[in-house]
Amino acid sequence: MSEVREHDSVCTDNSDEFPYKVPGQYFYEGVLFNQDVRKSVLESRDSIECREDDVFIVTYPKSGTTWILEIANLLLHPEKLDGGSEAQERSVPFLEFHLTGGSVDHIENMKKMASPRLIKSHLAEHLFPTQAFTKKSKIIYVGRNPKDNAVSYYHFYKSVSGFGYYKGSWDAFLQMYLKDHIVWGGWSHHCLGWWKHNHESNVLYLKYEDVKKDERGTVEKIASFLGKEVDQQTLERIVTHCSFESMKKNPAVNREDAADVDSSVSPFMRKGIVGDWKNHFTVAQNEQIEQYYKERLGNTDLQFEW
Ligand code: PPS
Repeated sequence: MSEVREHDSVCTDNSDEFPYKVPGQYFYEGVLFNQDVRKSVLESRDSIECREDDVFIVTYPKSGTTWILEIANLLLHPEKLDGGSEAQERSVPFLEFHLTGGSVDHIENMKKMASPRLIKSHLAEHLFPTQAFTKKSKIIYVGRNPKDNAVSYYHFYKSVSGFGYYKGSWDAFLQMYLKDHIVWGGWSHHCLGWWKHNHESNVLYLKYEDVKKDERGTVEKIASFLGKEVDQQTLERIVTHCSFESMKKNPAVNREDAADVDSSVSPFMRKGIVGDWKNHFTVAQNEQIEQYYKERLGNTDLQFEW
């Protein structure tokens, strides 16, 4: 069992305060999980085998996971630019996830994968497989400002079966978000936990807002981090392939046919911008989240733009 680390106290099981509960949800070391996250993965984090050349894409949900995964996947396998369209969720294992009722065991499947393995995870740093740190696997973390993140997560809660197709109000959701009563744990806990590794050579810490400002520069940065040389033409093709407009149309990543997402409530590729929060927050809600941001990140050198 790993030692308890400093951020563990940030999230607490304050579920009595919140009437919204999905059957099967549980708290594990301060983090709320849906039943489709395997507790056995959390319990065995010290024995999960990681490789030096593994590439993990780690994010707090709704921070740009699918986007950065697609970029990394194409950099590792540029031949996929010409290939068919295998759904990302089938080609990239989602470390801790197991769709309820499904039979996929990512941990078992990962053992058989050829290197370098590309793996997705939403786990908080204190719950992550410890070998990834000792073996210095490559980790790309993506963070997103909490205002747009909360809005995106709210729409996801409403449209996904695992969240019981949340029917509550935006304000009720925001209150849960601000109190860390949210699946995969509190936002600040997550992005600060991973920020501790920002200066390690095997970790690349990205922010959604920076990626949005410079998509080409981001592809170059990830290529360099992965030690991949790409010619200009391939680079252009990856940038075009991974634009929001193109990904929204791409059935391999837009999850329009995913069994657990009701796209008629909210499409997975929803807006893809910085600043949609302005269409959702009241003045009072904005003051609340600014206060939260100040309390949680005010004394740190991690800052986000919105
Ligand atoms: S998940 O379910 O946690 O894996 O979701 P995730 O992929 O992390 O985040 C989904 C949000 O990312 C937006 N997105 C993009 N934005 C810009 N460009 C590209 N290519 C792109 N691909 C995905 C997606 O639209 C979600 O954000 P919102 O704000 O809801 O639109």
